[in-house]
Amino acid sequence: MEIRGAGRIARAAAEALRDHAREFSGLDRETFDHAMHEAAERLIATRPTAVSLPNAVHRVMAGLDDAPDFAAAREGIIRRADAFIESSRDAVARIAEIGARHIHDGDVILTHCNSEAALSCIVGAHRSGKSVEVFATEVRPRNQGLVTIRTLNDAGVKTNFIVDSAVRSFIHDIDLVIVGADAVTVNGAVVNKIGTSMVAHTAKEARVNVIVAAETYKFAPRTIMGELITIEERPGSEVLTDEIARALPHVTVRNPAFDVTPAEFIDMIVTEEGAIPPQMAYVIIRDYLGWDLKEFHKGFELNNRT
Ligand code: RUB
Repeated sequence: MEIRGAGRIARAAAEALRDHAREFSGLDRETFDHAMHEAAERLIATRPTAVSLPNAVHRVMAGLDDAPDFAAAREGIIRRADAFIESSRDAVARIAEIGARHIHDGDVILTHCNSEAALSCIVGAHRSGKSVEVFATEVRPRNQGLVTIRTLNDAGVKTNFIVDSAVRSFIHDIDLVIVGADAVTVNGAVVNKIGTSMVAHTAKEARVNVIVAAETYKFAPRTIMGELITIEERPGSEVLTDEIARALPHVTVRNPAFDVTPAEFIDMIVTEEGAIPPQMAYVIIRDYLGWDLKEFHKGFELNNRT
């Protein structure tokens, strides 16, 4: 939880692999490959929901096995990690441009959690001279909303800070909802911070449009094969102190960190490749993340043969 947001998590994983490769002190190829694969697995296991994490790790690790020698293997990891980090930053900048176009002068926007991609659209619209006002939720239990309001405040965006349960009370003041994503499935469902589905449901009922800002590496290729996104459930101590919990032996705190918003509650997903209706998620997976499908097919055939 020191690094928050699926995009930042992905870049941090690429940086970690790059530094691990750089600092590897051995000279033999086999130990290097083993150390890199071990690091990749360890990184992927840190946050189960953000698909950007395995997507970034795969992108950096791809081609390692084909490198002719140790020097090429190390150089390849460093090169691919730097390329991913740069393309991730470019993607957010492009999303800001595209997303800002969908924000109108005078819009009041609601955002939930702290999404670099979503905020980049709002700040982009503000910087382009449009008058925007934001409602930002608190985001219990980890208060990511505090990070959001700091960013908006620093950018000079007029912002209202509300508790999560106040969303429906204000929804009629809102023109547009913009949130980020930790994962987008093949059927256009969006996995994001717990409460996002409630916000989107409330918006749909009030006929307020919902935009999701998500880089293409947030799309989850394996959902094509029916694989489900794991929802991280975090310790109850984030919600109730141990002291209070100990005094309530019959009470169990449930603390899922993310939830799933179905495609029908989402009007548009803004990616760096353009804005799409959520139902077109398959096209993004096919065109931009095809490598994973090939890998998955390979594994599937092998498993079938044994
Ligand atoms: C953060 C969260 C963000 C998405 C998208 O959760 O749910 O909305 O990750 O963020 P946590 P971004 O704080 O638990 O990581 O657009 O920055 O990738």
